[in-house]
Amino acid sequence: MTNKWGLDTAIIHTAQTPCQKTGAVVSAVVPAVAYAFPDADAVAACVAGQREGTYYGRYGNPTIQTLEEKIAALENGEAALGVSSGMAAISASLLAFLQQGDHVVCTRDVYGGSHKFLTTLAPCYGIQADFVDCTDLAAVKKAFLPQTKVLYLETPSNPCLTVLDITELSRIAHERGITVIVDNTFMTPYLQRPLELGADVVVHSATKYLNGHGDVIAGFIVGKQELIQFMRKHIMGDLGQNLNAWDAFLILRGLKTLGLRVRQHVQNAEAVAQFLEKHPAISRVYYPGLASHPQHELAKRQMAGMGGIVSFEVKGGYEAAKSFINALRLAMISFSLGDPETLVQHPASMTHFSIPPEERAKFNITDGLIRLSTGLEDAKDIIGDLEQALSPLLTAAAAHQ
Ligand code: LCS
Repeated sequence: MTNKWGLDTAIIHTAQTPCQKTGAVVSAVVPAVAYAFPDADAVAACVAGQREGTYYGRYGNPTIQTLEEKIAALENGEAALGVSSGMAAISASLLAFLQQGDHVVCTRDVYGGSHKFLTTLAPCYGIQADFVDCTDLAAVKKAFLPQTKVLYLETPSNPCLTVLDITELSRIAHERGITVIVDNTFMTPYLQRPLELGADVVVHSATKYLNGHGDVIAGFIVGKQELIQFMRKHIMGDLGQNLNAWDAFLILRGLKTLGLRVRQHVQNAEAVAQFLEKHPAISRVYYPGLASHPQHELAKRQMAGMGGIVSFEVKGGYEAAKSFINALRLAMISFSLGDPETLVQHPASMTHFSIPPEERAKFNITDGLIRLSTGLEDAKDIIGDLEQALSPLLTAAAAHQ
């Protein structure tokens, strides 16, 4: 953050001032698609990028612009682009740097949709990707090819919460002129700011914590002004991946409580992780805040908090995992994360189903793995629910002995 405000203040006040005409404190929604110009020269200058302004809703809109300024400031970037989904942010940012014949090094466990884009759509356009254990710098260096243009990271990763060293990875990528893109969805700028650590571009699924209420699909890309302008005009605009004013308004509203929400998510997740780590029906817990996490020390240096997602292995594989999630009463079996409600999902059959089973196994996405997005409920109620759903597994295991 470049200004003097604390993060909670900046989240609320950056880019938002009362309306000069009415005094309204909340930013207005401007749903207009068309914008009138005083004369032909003014419109020509706006289209040519020589004059500030909005000219057609597919390239941006005043409500979205307010939100973009806020997101750029929170990530400490020059500019941001609001797009229609997290996947739009990921695909647009990758396409900005990649052409036929180019290569991407991608971290091994990423969101299933990012993996699918890089393995199914991107190859149709001559773009190749390798999935590499990015906790191993030597392996990353070895994976770089002369035609590698992008190092794509997600940290902590979905679903195994692997934490990657953004500073070191950016350093080795930049030595070879490779651009570093980081998916910061799990952290939000409240807990981690990759651009300050050396990354070139940040992407977000704003569908998750940034909006935080489970009622919007949206994404953001943050980076240098020139790059964001290029993506706006030549990728988002041409592919029609634009955000709309109503969703931008909801995100502006949701964002105001980002700090409050994230702190509560983190607190609840810490309590849940500690509970699960001691539970005899669980064989492994993935949470960067636990001392047992392989990158716990790095996480403490790089992140201001450990996030709201906890993943864990239930003893007994798929059958045990299924009976456990079926027995939950408060937590809901659902896609998405970062909502007020505790959401639970089974990556192998849900978010990461598109990854072939043998590949999934390399990423630690086993059939017994469960991912829990800790909600904003009382920690004792979330833990009570987990406890009652896990206890039949202990009874069943005892009966088998
Ligand atoms: N990045 C991460 C880390 C994600 O978890 C997701 C979606 C995306 C990007 C894509 O965002 P979207 O286009 O959906 O806004 N993650 C999901 C998940 O874990 N369950 O359902 C969607």
